[in-house]
Parts: sequence; structure tokens; C-alpha cells
Amino acid sequence: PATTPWWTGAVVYQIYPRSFQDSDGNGIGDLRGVLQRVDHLAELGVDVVWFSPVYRSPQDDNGYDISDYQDVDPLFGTLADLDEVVQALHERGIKVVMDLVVNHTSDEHPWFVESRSSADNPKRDWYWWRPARAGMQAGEPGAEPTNWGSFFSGPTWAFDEATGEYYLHLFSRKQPDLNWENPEVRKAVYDMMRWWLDRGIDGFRMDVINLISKRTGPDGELADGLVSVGPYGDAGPITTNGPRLHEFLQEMHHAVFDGRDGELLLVGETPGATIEEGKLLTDPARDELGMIFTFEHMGLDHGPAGRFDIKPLDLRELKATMSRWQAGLQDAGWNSLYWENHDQPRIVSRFGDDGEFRRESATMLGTVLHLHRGTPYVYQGEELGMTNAHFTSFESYRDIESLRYVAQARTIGHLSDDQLLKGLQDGSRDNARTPVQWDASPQAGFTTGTPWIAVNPNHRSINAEAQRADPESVFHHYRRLIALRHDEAVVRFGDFTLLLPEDPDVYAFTRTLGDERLVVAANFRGESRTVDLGIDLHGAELVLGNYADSAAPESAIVTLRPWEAVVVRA
Ligand code: TEU
Repeated sequence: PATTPWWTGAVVYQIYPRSFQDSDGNGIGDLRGVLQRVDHLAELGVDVVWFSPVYRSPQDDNGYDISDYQDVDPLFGTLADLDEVVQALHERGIKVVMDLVVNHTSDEHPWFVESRSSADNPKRDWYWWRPARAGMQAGEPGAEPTNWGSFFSGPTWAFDEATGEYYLHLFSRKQPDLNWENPEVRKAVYDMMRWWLDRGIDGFRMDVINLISKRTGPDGELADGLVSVGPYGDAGPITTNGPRLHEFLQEMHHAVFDGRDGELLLVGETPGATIEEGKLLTDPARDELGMIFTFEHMGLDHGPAGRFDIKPLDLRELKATMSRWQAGLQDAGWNSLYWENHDQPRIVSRFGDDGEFRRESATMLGTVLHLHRGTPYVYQGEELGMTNAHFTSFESYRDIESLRYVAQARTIGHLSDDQLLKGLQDGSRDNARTPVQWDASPQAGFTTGTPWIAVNPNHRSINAEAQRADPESVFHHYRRLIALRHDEAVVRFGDFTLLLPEDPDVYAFTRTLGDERLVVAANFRGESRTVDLGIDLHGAELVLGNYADSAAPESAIVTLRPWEAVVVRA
């Protein structure tokens, strides 16, 4: 339809600036580094770049703790550098989406500095201040207003000596939560957002946006066995998808986006959102968001103790989850599609095989994701089939969530160091944060200095330079997937129907638009599999495969080699 927004046909590339490209040899990626690599993005063919935060920040959580929303951190460059990057991308037809982190600020943001300065400061109410639990002495162990555990271990309440009260921080204690109940807070955020749009950016990725409306009590359930939470209660259900979420987003929409909605890509990060929530958040008639990042499929390989307790994926559950979201947002709303971001382990190490069949499994996984209906996101390095870090010592890790988890687990003392290290190797966010592997040189072309986190030694064989020269590489396969979405309306709009829901090894589905039909079949195992798709493929035309000699199957009975994926028109 003529009113269909452009981003329903787009592919987004996420840049985590700290690990993308360093230009000045200090070992940390920066904006002038991005300028050196814009042609990589243009060659890949992506339509949008989303930048993880480059704002002024003490870097307690790598920039997700912001002390000035309207400036660039000197670590990454200047506002003028950012303008140059935006211009260079725009010149290549690539739009720019900025990360918007407004559930919390840094504790060094002037708003919070004022807020904590005295109990009667005009900005006191911009954050969540609470007295100690009734009958308890403020500052004593267990006197926090509620028993909640933070996403980054420890309590969600920090005691402030100066005023004898506690402030809420769902993430680190250097990330105090903003109080969205206060209209001045909302106005300040909307003003800042308009300032960015006026500078010429094309949208926002909204960090944990479904946490902005929340209750501040009661106690959470004690999660037995959930070691990442430790002795604390679960704040999740109480602080997520709060009562005023939709009201706030609609207010934001009218205050900031009215008149330019169609031009902007607005994606909300929403841990814990259900399909029902997803529909409300993304139905265009409701004036909230364009799409959201759901987390359901990212939790399927989590054991009882969470992300540091990884179990094998049951493919049937993945297929069921993905197809429920496909169906749920078919008529109203829109899906985003992702396997990776800066918070998740690498997909080839997670659902694929990062050894013998790395190329095959990475291209298979890309094929499955990109053939769904929705807007695909490619996280830097995913297009190269980069793998988990496989660090062998605790000293290699940098991520605050990982480090604080280890510290807390050690005080509980229920896991050995070997078990803890295994947990990080499987689940740490640092798996996705090692520098992008550009070439085979000592620091992978990322920096001339010492990188802030170690480069994966496998960059000698896995790198962009080598893959550009190899038509069968993961890079060229991702190029083909992106081009396919641009060229084929059926990839963009076609209805999704899952085939063989009970098959434990093969992921198969159709996409249908009018009398056009694509059939996709993919093998999630390192051995051949034969299945009956129940669709006669006689005379079918191969659209895309991930083996050099891929061919269209001749009948409904399809044999797929290890990690093989085929897309046919039938
Ligand atoms: O992440 C929010 C989130 O819920 C998780 O993905 C989280 O990172 C955590 O690891 C759960 O185990 C967003 C950002 O993407 C993340 O990088 C930030 O640390 C976080 O918000 C706080 O801003």
C-alpha cells in the first residue's frame, strides 16, 4: 500500500561504536573510525545504521549511563564528527537511528546531581527517592524500601548518606531511574528528542522503554535458584509494562513525532513484552512505536539460573515462538527480527556451529531470520559470522553485568570458578563486544594500539578482507539476503506459514503474497536430514542457497546437507 512506511522494507545495521573501528590508536572505537568503514556498510547494502550510545558518559555501562544527552563523549569524538558521519551515511542513502536511553540517566547527569543535593531540591522528584523500609534503620543491611535485585546484581536501591534516603536503579547504581510520573521529566526528554530530530537523524532505538512506567512496590518474589538475582526479589513483573506506558508513549508521539511519523524509524527495546503488548505498542493506529525488540526467542536456551546457565536449544520451541510473533503481528503492528545485539552471545556460537560448519551454519541462520516478515537487524560482525570470545580467564572480561554477577556468585559460594567461567563463556555480553575483525593483521585492523577488550585470535581466518574476496563467504551471503528483501515484495509482505512444527531438526516455512510463494527449508544439524515438506517442489526455482552447488529440490521430499538452507519459488 502507498502508506506503507519505508522501514518495512529496510535492513538495519547496529554499530557498537566502542568495538567498531578505532581511528586514534587509544584502543577504543570512535566516530572517525566509523568514517573509515562507511563503504563496508554501503557494500553490504543496509538501509539504516543504529548507533549504540555515543553521548557523554562516565562509561559505567559502556555509554548506557548518560551524563549529557546533547553532546558526544570525547572518547568517541565531537558533535561535529557525528554530523560528518551522518552526512557520509546519508550520502550513501543510509539513514541514522540514535539510541535513546531515558529510563535512567548517569548519576553524574546534572539532573541527578541536583536531585540528590537535598530533599527539597526542585529536581528531587525527577528520580525515585524513598525512605528505608518501615521499622528499619536507613542504611542497615535489608533496610531497602523493597527487596528487589538489580539486572546487574545487588539491590536496586542505593542508600544516599546525605539525605538518608534511597534511590531506585534497576541497572547499576550509576544508572538512577528517572521518574516519568513527573511531567517536567517527560518534557525535558521530549525537548531533547526534538533537538536530535532537528539535527537530521532518522529515528530512535529506545532502551528498555517498557520500564518507564512502573510501580515502586511491593516486594518481589524470591527467585530460588536464579543465581543472577541472588538473595533478592524479582522486580521484573512489577516494574515492566507499567500502568501508564501507553499513555506516556502516545504523549511522546504527539509531542515529538507528529507531522514526521512516516519518516522515522522508532523501535522500542521491551524485555518481557508479550504479543498482546507488542500489538498495542506497534499498531500504527495507536501512535506509539513502529516496532519492538521482543526477548522471547533469546530466552529459549536459558536454564533456570538465566543467561549464565545455557542449555541446548529445542528447535521446536524456537519455531513456535517465532511463528507466534509472526501471526500475532500479521494484521496490526510490525516485527523486528534479530539474532544478535551488543547484549547477546554470537548466534553462530549459540544456535549454530562455530567450528567445522561455521560458514554453513552462519549463512543458514541468516537465511532463516531474513526470510521472516519484519525488519531485520544485523549486529556488527554478524555479517562476518564472528564467534563468541571464548575467553579463558576472568581477567579478559569487561562487562559490568558479567563482573558483578561473578562477584555476587562468589559471595554466595555455590559455584566453582570453572562453572562461573563456563557461564561467562556461554552467556556474557562481552561475547558480542570483541572488536570487529576487519583483516588478518595483529589487532584485526581495529586499532594500532591496545584494544580495550581482546581481539578474537580467530580474526586471522575470520575477517572482512578475506570474506570480500570470497563469493561464498558469510558477508556475501548477507549481501544477497539484504538485496533479496529489497527486490522481492513477497519477502517484505508475504504471509508466514510454519511447516513441520514438530520436526526437531528442520526449520521450514512458506511466505505467500498473491500467487507468489517462497518455500524456505533449513537444517539446524551437522548431519544431513530428509523431510517431507508436503509441497510439491517439482519445477521449483532456486532463489537462494548457502552451498556453492545449492539446487532446487525436485519433489516434496527434501534432503538438506549439514546446516544447509534453501529458498525456492514454488
Ligand atoms: O538492555 C536491557 C536488558 O534488559 C538486557 O538486555 C540487559 O542488558 C541485561 O543484560 C539482561 O540480562 C539495555 C541495553 O541494551 C543494555 O546494554 C544496557 O546495559 C541496559 O539496557 C541498561 O541501559
